[in-house]
Amino acid sequence: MRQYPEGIYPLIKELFEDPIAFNDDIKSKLPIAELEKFIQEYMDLLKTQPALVYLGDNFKDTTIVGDIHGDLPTAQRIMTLFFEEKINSLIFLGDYVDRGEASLTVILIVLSLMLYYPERVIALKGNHEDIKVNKKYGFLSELENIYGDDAKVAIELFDILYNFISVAAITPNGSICAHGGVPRPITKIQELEELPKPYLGIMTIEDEEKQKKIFDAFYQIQWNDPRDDLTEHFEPSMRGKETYYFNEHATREFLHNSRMKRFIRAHEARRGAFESLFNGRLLHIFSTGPFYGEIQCICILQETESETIVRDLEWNEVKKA
Ligand SMILES: [Mn+2]
Repeated sequence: MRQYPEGIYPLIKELFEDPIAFNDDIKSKLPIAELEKFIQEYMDLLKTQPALVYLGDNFKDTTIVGDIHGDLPTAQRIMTLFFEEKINSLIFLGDYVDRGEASLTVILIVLSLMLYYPERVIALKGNHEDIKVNKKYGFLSELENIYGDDAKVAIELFDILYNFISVAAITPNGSICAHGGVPRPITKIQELEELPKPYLGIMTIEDEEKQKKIFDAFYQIQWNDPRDDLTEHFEPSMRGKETYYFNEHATREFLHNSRMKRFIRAHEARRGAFESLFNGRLLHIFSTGPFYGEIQCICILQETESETIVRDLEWNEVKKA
């Protein structure tokens, strides 16, 4: 029997015990009033976390998870490894929803793990934690399917919640963790300390130049991609306005100015499950299919003081990073 924290909501316990059954019956298990209660709990926690989180000693041995995108079996396996204490602490790099079939259950698992184990679990914001993106890629239709007339309420709840999910974290081993990549407008990660929560507050910064800089940094850390064939440090990205590709020089300068060792990110399915770029200065991890890269399995990344290991969902070592 797993031990859960005292006072855990019975419904969250059910979610932890059997997420597949929970998901199969989500319409009746999670009426809108229950969802509202959970989201309020998550918000109360998220409000205590800054946009840039400095992680404590529990994260000296930590496991980093890339995009999950509504992939429930993967979320369940990762949760099991955590409860089996193979995983000591967890950093989720965002993109919990869209594309997959069980977005709501997956984001509830991630946020509930953080809610009940805040010293050992951190969830960061991906570019899909955004209602405008959810409209296009499936989470909104999923909510409409589950909640019918109440879907508007559910959507509004997530819209508010997304405003409070931190965008970057720094591990005790000197890794910057974020969903996308190096943001062009800032020279070091510490500048994100100026990012207000809720993020809507960016729009009330009076100095227009500063407002644009802060917003663009917030946006690009979720959206930018590395490229090894650029002559310039940054070049406009195909992903759209105000998004950039960045090269090894941009990465090295950003890490040097931040006094950090490397950047760990997710965000690009086309790179496959894992890639080490720029002489190990940048690691890419993607924790659901489809795969185009060299490793044909779903992977997570364990970082300890002495080594970094790519592992599969059975906790087997796939390779050293
Ligand atoms: Mn993404």
